Amino acid sequence: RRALQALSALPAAGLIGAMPRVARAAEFSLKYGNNLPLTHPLNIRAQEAAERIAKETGGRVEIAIFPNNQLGGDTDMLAQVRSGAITFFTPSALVAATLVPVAAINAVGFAFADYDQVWKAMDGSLGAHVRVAMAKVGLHAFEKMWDNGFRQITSGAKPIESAKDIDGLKIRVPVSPLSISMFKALAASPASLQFSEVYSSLQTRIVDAQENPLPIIQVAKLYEVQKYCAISNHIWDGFWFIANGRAWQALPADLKTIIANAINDAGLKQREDIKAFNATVQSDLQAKGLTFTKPAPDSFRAKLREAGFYGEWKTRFGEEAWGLLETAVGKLA
Ligand code: X2X
Repeated sequence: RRALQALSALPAAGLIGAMPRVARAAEFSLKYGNNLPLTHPLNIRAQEAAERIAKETGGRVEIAIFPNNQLGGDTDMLAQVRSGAITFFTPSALVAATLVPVAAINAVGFAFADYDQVWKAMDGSLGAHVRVAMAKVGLHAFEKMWDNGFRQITSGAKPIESAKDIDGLKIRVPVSPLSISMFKALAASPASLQFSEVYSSLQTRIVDAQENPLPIIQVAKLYEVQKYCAISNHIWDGFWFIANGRAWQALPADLKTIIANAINDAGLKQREDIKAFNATVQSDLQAKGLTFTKPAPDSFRAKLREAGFYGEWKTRFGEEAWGLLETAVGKLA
């Protein structure tokens, strides 16, 4: 007790000076927030990248990861990365589009046929086009996009066998104009909710359905609150690893190189993780009680065409971006 009093009487600076230095504080302490559970490959590979960065920078850069919406939902984290309150964020392209509209270009309904087309486009000129648009609003996007996956529709009340089963369906979609437009064109009744709200909104039946790639349905345990899953592959979605532009530019060049290499390499590994995940996830979800259907994409595409979805989004994205997309996937509208 007396020792404590004596200590507290010491001037703060003197006390700190007298303390043994067990660990040197990092020169750059950076925060990274995301919306996914710790078990998702995105968090596993991001953790590895953070460790590699600490090691290769000799402890100069420390990245603290805040997973699972700990810092708020997507909309909050997008505001935080813009202001610099956090340095890194991994929004889905759909969500990034609330700030950078062209970022949703990869999510045009039924555009990509497979992953070969996806990575060629996103690692090529389509991805580059989006990154330039991000830079214009002060966001640095790393070159390698991370995989979310092809989105599938889960529902609680009835299975989806074809597009007409979506009529009037109360479905949660991300906070994204493209998702709302697409599900309205499909005659559903979509509601934008942040991912942090999805489980509870299904559980309390605020909505009856949602759409996400199977790995998300698995790690977020959405099978507990849904009965059916339609393999619709209606959107390919990925995460952009973004940084606050000012914070990024302020880092010394050698540190930027280390960070960018670690993050891009981790992204490539994360793509492989999702690929491996996809090989088993459907049977795992089946075992957990989800009943699968496989509606033909044609009825969905026809409905989107009739509703003028492709024409509208061609105008909204602009000739250049749309042209890059069609170069990658073929004529859409
Ligand atoms: O919110 C979603 O559905 C998710 C997890 O896929 C996104 O981040 C867009």
